[in-house]
Amino acid sequence: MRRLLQLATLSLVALLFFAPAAWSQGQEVTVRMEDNFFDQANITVEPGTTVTWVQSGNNPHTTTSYDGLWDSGMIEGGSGGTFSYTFEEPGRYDYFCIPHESLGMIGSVTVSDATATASPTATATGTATAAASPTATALADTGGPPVSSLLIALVATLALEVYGVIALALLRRHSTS
Ligand SMILES: [Cu+2]
Repeated sequence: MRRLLQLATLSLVALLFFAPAAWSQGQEVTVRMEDNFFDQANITVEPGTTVTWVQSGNNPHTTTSYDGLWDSGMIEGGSGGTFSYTFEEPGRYDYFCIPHESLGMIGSVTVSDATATASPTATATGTATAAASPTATALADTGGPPVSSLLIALVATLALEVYGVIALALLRRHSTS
């Protein structure tokens, strides 16, 4: 029975170690803040992508969400300062630069629907209504990982444990008889 406990403990530890690594997987994309425009101004990324804006100009710039989701505050020109935001939910996110909005310094991040990537025909119905709130940088908000992946990880771990228990029981029966 002690071995079973050890097995269960080990798999739990493994879950704690590897699950966050899987959740934090995500691409990184850079957008440069020039004088006075974003480069690239309009990008499409996959869910979980972290976008980093890099101050590449001489004027002060901001990246500011029209929906109030993020605001870098003023980043001084020539500072090379950066601001990052992680996009989790599919949808379109428009943003602007506070001092240069009137000059057309605006941009958008479109987060593609992960399921639509698998079957391109599904994009026709539009994902506009699915523009839910993305979580801010993973740790800041409610904890980042979607419940579904947590459940899958738990179920997988439990399944492994059940297999282990059965295997041990069979081994024991064989060795004692
Ligand atoms: Cu600007």
